[in-house]
Parts: sequence; structure tokens; C-alpha cells
Amino acid sequence: MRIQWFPGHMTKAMRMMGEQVAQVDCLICVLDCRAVSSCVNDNFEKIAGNKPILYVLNKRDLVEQGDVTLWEKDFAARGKACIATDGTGFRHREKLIAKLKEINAPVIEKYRLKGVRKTIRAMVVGVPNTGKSTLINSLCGAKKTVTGNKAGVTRGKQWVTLASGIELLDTPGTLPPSFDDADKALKLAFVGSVKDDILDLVELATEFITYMQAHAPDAFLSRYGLDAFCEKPHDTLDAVCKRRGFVLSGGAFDAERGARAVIDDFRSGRMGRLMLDRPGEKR
Ligand SMILES: Nc1nc2c(ncn2[C@@H]2O[C@H](COP(=O)(O)OP(=O)(O)OP(=O)(O)O)[C@@H](O)[C@H]2O)c(=O)[nH]1
Ligand SMILES: [Mg+2]
Repeated sequence: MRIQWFPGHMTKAMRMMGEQVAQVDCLICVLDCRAVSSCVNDNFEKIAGNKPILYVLNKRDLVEQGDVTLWEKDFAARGKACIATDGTGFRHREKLIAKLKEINAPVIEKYRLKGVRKTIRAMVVGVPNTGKSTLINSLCGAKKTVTGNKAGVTRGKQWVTLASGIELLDTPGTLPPSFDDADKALKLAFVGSVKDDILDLVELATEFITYMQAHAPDAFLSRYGLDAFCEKPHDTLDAVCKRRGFVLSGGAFDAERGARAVIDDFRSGRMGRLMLDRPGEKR
């Protein structure tokens, strides 16, 4: 399945980030815990230049704690600052702010020596739908930014000031202009970082079924009460439709509805805690 999505608003957003970087002390790069390496967009590191980056592994509630730990160790081994969060909750707020101060310690100290309290400014970046705006709202304890369960919700820049004086710049989710790795694009589509409207959902679901058959067969089969996968993934999708009673008036299976159910079940965690990318795999 070929996936390509780089609309005009992303070109504009990349340009805006390039212009705004001079105004910030650091970047917060929000990644989806389920697809960490797939979410890495090299352009963010280029934009950051030599400013520090804090990697936030968001949606940690959707993967096993042990898997989160694997990623935390991997980032630490590569000397990259990282913290795992659940953007919809408040549990990690203090830790995240502490981490932000830690990566900005040299500049905070420089200002302290001059007798000035430094306001930390951070640009929050990431591919679409990783929870950037949600995280900002949870950090400031108010619904300041618009969020939504689909890719491409934020369209412009927005500054939000936290009670602690930290200023965060929300940005639109941006993907690489093209994908050199079809697997990576597919995983981003599975987690909802590619706009569904530009995808053939039945094709996406059959790709997902193929993936699950190879990597987590039991999670899929038990979700739908199936004994085994069919030879062709589309037939497995039909089996899901049969179990769920997704039948059109003429008697054919409603593959579109089945595909939607499969994709939504995965995205919302109803298929269990699944992680698509593992540290050490090819990137
Ligand atoms: N399960 C879970 N869902 C989350 C978490 N953080 C955010 N979400 C959900 O993820 C969806 C996307 O959140 P947004 O904050 O709009 O994501 P975004 O990165 O700002 O998206 P764009 O603006 O499109 O780039 C929303 O439905 C959030 O409720 C989390 O930690 N866990
Ligand atoms: Mg947003």
C-alpha cells in the first residue's frame, strides 16, 4: 500500500517552525509510544540545530510498562533526553517540567548568574495525532488548544503559558515530505498519524491484519473470537464482519465497516497493549 500525505499546511508549518526556532530554548518532540521509530521525523532535529530536544513518549497507557522501559533505556543509551507520558492525565506533569528545566539547565544558570529568572520557551513538535495539543492542555490544566482523535487537527501556531512561567508553542503535526520506508508509513497510518480520508481503509485494515498475523496473532483472534487467520487477509476481514454482523442489504459483508472497526479497536487499545516498533530494529 502506497502512502503519501504532505499537504500544503505541512509545508507552511515546516517554514513557520524554521522561523520560530530562534524564539525558543528547546524543542519537545512528542512521539507515539506504539510507533516510536516511525514517528521520528529527521526534519525536527534539523530545525532544532544545536538546541536541546526533549523526546516525549506519549500514549504510554496504550503499551506495556516493560515496553516503555525498553524505549526509555534506548533513548538514554543514545544520550537523548526522554520521558514517557500519558497526555490525557496529569500524573507526569511535574516530571516533565523538571526534565524540561534539566535540559535547559545551562541557559537557566547563565541567566541566574545575571540575576534574571529565565522563562523557558519550548516548541512542541511531532507527527500528527501524537497528542501534542492534549499534552499542552494537560500541562497548563486548561483546554487552551484544540485537540481531536484524527490527524491534522492543529493548523497554526499557538503560544500557551503555564503557571510555572514556561511558554509552549503548539505546532501542526508534520510528516516527512515523502517516505523512504513503506513500513514506517503504514505504521503511522495504523496509529492515526495519516489522515484517514486519503487512505483506502479496507486496504489499510487488510495490511493491519497481515501485520497482526505475523506479530500478535492471539490479540487479534481473541478480540473477534476467531480460531485462525484465513489464507487471505481480506477473508479474515470478512470473518470479522460475519462475527460482528456487518452485512449489507444484499447479503455481502460490509468490509468498510469491518475495516473501520478493526482500525478503531487497535487505536483505542481494545485489542490490547500493542507496540509496533521495538528499539534496535532497523530505522
Ligand atoms: N490513550 C491516549 N490518548 C491520548 C493521549 N494523548 C492524547 N491522546 C489522544 O490522542 C488524540 C490526538 O490528540 P491531539 O492532542 O489532538 O494530537 P496532536 O498531536 O495535537 O494532533 P495534530 O494537531 O493533528 O498534529 C486525541 O483523541 C487525544 O485524546 C495519551 O497519552 N493516551
Ligand atoms: Mg494538535
